Amino acid sequence: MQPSSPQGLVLRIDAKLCHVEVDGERRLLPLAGKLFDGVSGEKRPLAVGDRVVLDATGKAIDAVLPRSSQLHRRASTEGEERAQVLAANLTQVLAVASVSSPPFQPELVDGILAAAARERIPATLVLTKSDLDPAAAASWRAVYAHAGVHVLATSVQAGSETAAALQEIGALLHQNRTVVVGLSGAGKSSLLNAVVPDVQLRVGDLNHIRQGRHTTTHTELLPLPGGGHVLDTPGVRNFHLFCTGSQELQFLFPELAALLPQCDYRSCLHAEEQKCAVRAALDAGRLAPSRYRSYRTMLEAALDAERLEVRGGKPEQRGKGRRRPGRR
Ligand SMILES: Nc1nc2c(ncn2[C@@H]2O[C@H](COP(=O)(O)OP(=O)(O)OP(=O)(O)O)[C@@H](O)[C@H]2O)c(=O)[nH]1
Ligand SMILES: [Mg+2]
Ligand SMILES: [Zn+2]
Repeated sequence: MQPSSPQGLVLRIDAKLCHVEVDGERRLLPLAGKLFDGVSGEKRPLAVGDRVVLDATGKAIDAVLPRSSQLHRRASTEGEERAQVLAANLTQVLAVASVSSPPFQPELVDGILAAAARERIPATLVLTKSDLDPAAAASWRAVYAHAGVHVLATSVQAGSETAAALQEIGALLHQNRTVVVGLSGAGKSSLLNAVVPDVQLRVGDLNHIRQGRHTTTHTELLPLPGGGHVLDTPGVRNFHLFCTGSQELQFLFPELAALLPQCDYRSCLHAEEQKCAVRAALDAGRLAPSRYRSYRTMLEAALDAERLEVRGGKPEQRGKGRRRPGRR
């Protein structure tokens, strides 16, 4: 790399072209083959939010600079387990979930929050469409507040009483590089339209969304007039953690990890063990059943992956020091 090589910021990635901001202007650059060399375990070598170095001609991407953070999940491909990096170099995650239409999906939300926690990216849960079911909004808010998550309930309907929450989200956006993640139709683009002046993102028709059509089809990094950047993303149906060990998992659920010192076994996984403080809290109604269910589903997936490794199913990922792809 030459010291004078120009650098850029990845704004959007299409099938073969990458939109890169260089010196304040947008360039369309090819996704060169050599970028794919040496990047194993990842579905794509680049993510929106990556900082890149261009070659001397300024017309091709030469290298990707190390990421300060990334939000990734397990890609839903067959064969070798791969990571799909949704966005890079973030300082904030907004997990967006509607309380109704489409219904709230705790496992998806818990997956996003756990992935953010694993990367130590501060996250906020935004409960959208609270106008449709204020009681559900209040009860999910209580569940997540108990889990130590910052929660805001919103509605973009005229006359809604969530102006203060929308204002708070606007302020958070201007201080950060934020990725907005959630189910298709949850109201991500509508939320951004409500809090960012003049952004005018396309908003979906729920009938189309029910047929599986996403409204937002690309992740796009938008610079905000008042400072900060936001990444609107296409809806995700699931959020499975990538290569997360069974022992590590509970630390992504702070309200569970807080109970570990009271469990009889120091390495308690809160599954079938005797005298488990987490299961006692669940039985006593001091732990949300949905959070425990999400944890158990993720735990089973982690244990399955570990059993497969022991049997030699995936030699490239065997051993304690599992790689964390995406870090360059
Ligand atoms: N009642 C109500 N409807 C809302 C609210 N926010 C969004 N909607 C509706 O929900 C539908 C989907 O909104 P979008 O903003 O396109 O959802 P999205 O999450 O960006 O969807 P994708 O781009 O497909 O991922 C639209 O019909 C919106 O009008 C809200 O606060 N209240
Ligand atoms: Mg959208
Ligand atoms: Zn336990």
